[in-house]
Amino acid sequence: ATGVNNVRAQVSYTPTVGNMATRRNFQDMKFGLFIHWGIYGILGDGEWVMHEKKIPYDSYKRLATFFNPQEFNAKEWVAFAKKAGMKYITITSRHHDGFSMFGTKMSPYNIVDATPYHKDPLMELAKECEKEGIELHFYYSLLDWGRADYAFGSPIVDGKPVNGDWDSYIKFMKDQLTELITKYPGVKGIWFDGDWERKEVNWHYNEIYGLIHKLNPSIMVGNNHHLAPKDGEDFQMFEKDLPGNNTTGFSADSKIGTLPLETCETINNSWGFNINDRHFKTSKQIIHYLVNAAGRNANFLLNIGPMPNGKIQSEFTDTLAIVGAWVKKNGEAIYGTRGSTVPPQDWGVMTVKGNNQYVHITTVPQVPYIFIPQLKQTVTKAIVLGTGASVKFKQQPEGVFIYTAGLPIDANDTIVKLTAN
Ligand code: FHN
Repeated sequence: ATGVNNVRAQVSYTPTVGNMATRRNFQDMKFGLFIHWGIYGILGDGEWVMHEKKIPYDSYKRLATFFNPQEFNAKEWVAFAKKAGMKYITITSRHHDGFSMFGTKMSPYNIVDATPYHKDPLMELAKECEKEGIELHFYYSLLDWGRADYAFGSPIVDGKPVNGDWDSYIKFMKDQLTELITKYPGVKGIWFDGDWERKEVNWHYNEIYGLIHKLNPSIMVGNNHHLAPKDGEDFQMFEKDLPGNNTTGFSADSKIGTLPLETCETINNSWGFNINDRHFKTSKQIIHYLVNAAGRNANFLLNIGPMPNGKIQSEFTDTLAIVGAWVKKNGEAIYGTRGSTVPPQDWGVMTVKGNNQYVHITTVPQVPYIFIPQLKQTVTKAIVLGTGASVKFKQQPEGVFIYTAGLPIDANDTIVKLTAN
């Protein structure tokens, strides 16, 4: 404390030993399933439909009265994620439309109280995830298009919306977050989004993050504010971009910090269910995204928008079954790895685990070799991952040549495993 003007020194956050363990495990998991699911799914036009089609809130709310996902089956979703090789699920507990997809006591506008379904799918999912060893994270929107206390569109003065009740809104969020952290077994992460809508308000992050870490210090907090990480956060995320690329302009501050990294992308061009979106990524594109994220030391969180009946469309299940088969075969070079000190190259990226360096050749060069610059270790052995066939290499002071002629080329990623000390 300064004493003189009674301004307390900002106490910075120190993660607990348990939190550091969650972070390490998070980095080991590498591949996660992002799920955007809500009442907007009925319209089949993405999760922004209320805002984009200018649907008045009171009309939009009617969707809840016939949202009845009778075919939702937590077992199927978790089995689908596992089959795809994913180790965790991040699901929208509440998106910008303000509808809570979980049984909350803090607002009647939730799936248990406002729909004919009357059940809590997130509780089912939490239980199934715990049973199946899949980690669960909750996405939570800071932005709310409907609540009177948030007062969407209101001018902001002194860090608060003049037409709303900011203290009430902050309290509401704290109460909901308390529910999400204390009622759902095994939750390991909170994924905030929507900060970017109001840059000039006081989000009370110290209190919100402090509360989360007080309730469960092992929980990881991340915030898709598109800025450099703030005090109290446990991981840094990049939306629709590999870390540092900033091709979408979402990551205004694309600097890569020291926290665990995650990059999220959609399986087609939509987050929420969009019946018209047939821009499906191929299994190869998804595998490349995963490999490229891992090579940049980041997790890949791949999003799907399930249908309003609770089913996942076949285009997604088919593609991800192929991805899953690939990851099953090549997981050694993905799970538990970290990005290499060798930066991404024209031919691909590298991942590291202990004394092993995995060379991911995603673009086979015209010349019969690839060159790995800046490898500090001494390579003692090079083999094809999977077959164990030895691979010719030559190490020079400036780097290592790997001879690709005759290598069994995998259409997705030819992986050479180096033993290097
Ligand atoms: O507006 C949202 C969008 O609907 C979606 O949830 C994505 C996920 O990263 N985040 C926001 C845009 O930054």
